[in-house]
Amino acid sequence: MVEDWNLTLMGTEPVFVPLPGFREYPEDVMVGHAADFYADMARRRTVRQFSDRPVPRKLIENCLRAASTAPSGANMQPWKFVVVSDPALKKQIRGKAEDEEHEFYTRRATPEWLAALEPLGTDERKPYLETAPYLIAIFVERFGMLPDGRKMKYYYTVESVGIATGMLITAIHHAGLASLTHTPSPMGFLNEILDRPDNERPFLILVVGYPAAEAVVPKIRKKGLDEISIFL
Ligand code: IYR
Repeated sequence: MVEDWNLTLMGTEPVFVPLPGFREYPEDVMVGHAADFYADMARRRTVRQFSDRPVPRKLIENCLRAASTAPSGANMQPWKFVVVSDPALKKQIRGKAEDEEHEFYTRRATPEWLAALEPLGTDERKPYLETAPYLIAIFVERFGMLPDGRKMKYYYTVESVGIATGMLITAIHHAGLASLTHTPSPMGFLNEILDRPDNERPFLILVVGYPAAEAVVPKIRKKGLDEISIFL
């Protein structure tokens, strides 16, 4: 079974190979790369109006391959990416997500939480869950399943999937598409609709596609370097 490949490595001596693929650049080139990459990442915005324009599947596949290079606890790679383009499934997901969001906006959210969301202009309507060509439902594998049904312990699963998700968002932006991290709460309905097993817990839905021609984004600011970092 493909899913059990890493079990064959458990409890074995490490095998080392020379570091493959590392490239050393002159320092000024590195400084330039870092500045250019920052400028490119600073153009990324979370979008809430998507076009229905199709996106090639191979583009999504390579973004997922990029995400799959993420580091993870004991290299267990405790993630699953369910790529949804089927209109009937998207419609079901939208229906359930909007039900939960209705509860959230009318009952569950504290006034403080609603106040924090106000500058973003969000509400319970989630049309993009049907409009965008792809919804990537990301799951955390809480533990592995051995072929005989026994559980295998995984480590730092949420941290690992968070890192992989960040790399996926970066890959999608780099490829020239927009995305939205969407977290209806609770999200248990995703297991049902997408037929995922109990050891997988929904992490978030990444909505992916081209922004709509009329897309607008809230005027917000990112914290500056002096606010987010301390050099000692
Ligand atoms: N899930 C809701 C509310 C929401 C919560 C947070 I925290 C956000 O950063 C944005 C939205 C929604 O999607 O509208």
